[in-house]
Amino acid sequence: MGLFDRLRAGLSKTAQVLNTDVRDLLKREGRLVDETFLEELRAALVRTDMGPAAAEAIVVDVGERLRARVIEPDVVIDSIRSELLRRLLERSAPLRIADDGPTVILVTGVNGSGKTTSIAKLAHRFVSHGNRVVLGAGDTFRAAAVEQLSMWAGRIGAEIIRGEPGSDPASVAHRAVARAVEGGFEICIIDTAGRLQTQANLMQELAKIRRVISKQIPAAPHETLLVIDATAGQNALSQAKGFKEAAGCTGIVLAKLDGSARGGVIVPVTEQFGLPVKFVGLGEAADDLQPFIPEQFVAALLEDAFPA
Ligand SMILES: Nc1nc2c(ncn2[C@@H]2O[C@H](COP(=O)(O)OP(=O)(O)OP(=O)(O)O)[C@@H](O)[C@H]2O)c(=O)[nH]1
Ligand SMILES: [Mg+2]
Repeated sequence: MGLFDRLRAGLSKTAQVLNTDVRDLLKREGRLVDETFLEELRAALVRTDMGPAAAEAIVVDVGERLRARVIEPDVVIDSIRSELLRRLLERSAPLRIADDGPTVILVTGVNGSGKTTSIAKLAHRFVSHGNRVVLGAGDTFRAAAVEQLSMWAGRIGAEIIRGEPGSDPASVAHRAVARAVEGGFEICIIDTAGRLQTQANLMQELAKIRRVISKQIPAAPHETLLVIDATAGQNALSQAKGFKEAAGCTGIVLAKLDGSARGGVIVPVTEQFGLPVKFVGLGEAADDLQPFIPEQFVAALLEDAFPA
């Protein structure tokens, strides 16, 4: 499957509700757009993962354009497209890169969300663009985590800084940043152990890692990415809230979009917490990470829902 098709597959649940419920509504030829129609449209949109705010905005827009006239499917689809796009574009921002010296990226998220794999893929992207990358194996909680990152580092050609199992992740982060500075590396990416947004002590540990990093480079970490498993569905909202508040997350990597079908949730996540999606993960291989492009995302969603 090509990238665009994999993106489509990842959005198929959101697309499916649009494709069945919304399309059914649009098919009733000659029907007038009235309060009942708008209410049904709102209910169908809310059943996708796009969130109540986007649904409401679409309903208002369709009401303004079509009230008391017959349904025009193209107008409704256009309204869906432009509302989703506007919301995603408003928040979109490329990865922040340091003006000079190494760019430091801290990577966080709940257990198993795809952090370590996403780090490997991101590092691979940088290396293939000619950047030198040092990784910090800050998941000192599980010995296997260090091995996993070391294996990736060897494979993609990145250097790695490791800590003893059970050692302080902040000290690993410190050493990784120090190595990046002294060795003239362009990129330093720091892995962390998975944790729940409700585990206050572990969230404080992330804050401590950030403090240690910014003592070395005041503008760092330049990004603190939250890796969200696209299958998390609505749970992604509480993860985004918790990690933004406690760990100062600045952006999202939406991992496992290839197997999820629930990627639509990124619309309310982006909107409610002002967290732009920076990358999407579409598989387990080193090159299965793509920059998030709102136009492409919305096109993939609507192409499936409303094939021409
Ligand atoms: N299909 C698919 N699988 C992925 C993707 N990203 C990660 N995975 C898989 O998800 C599993 C967990 O990935 P990890 O990168 O180890 O997740 P983690 O967040 O580092 O996990 P912990 O360190 O245990 O919290 C692995 O089997 C990965 O290969 C993706 O984009 N697509
Ligand atoms: Mg990991």
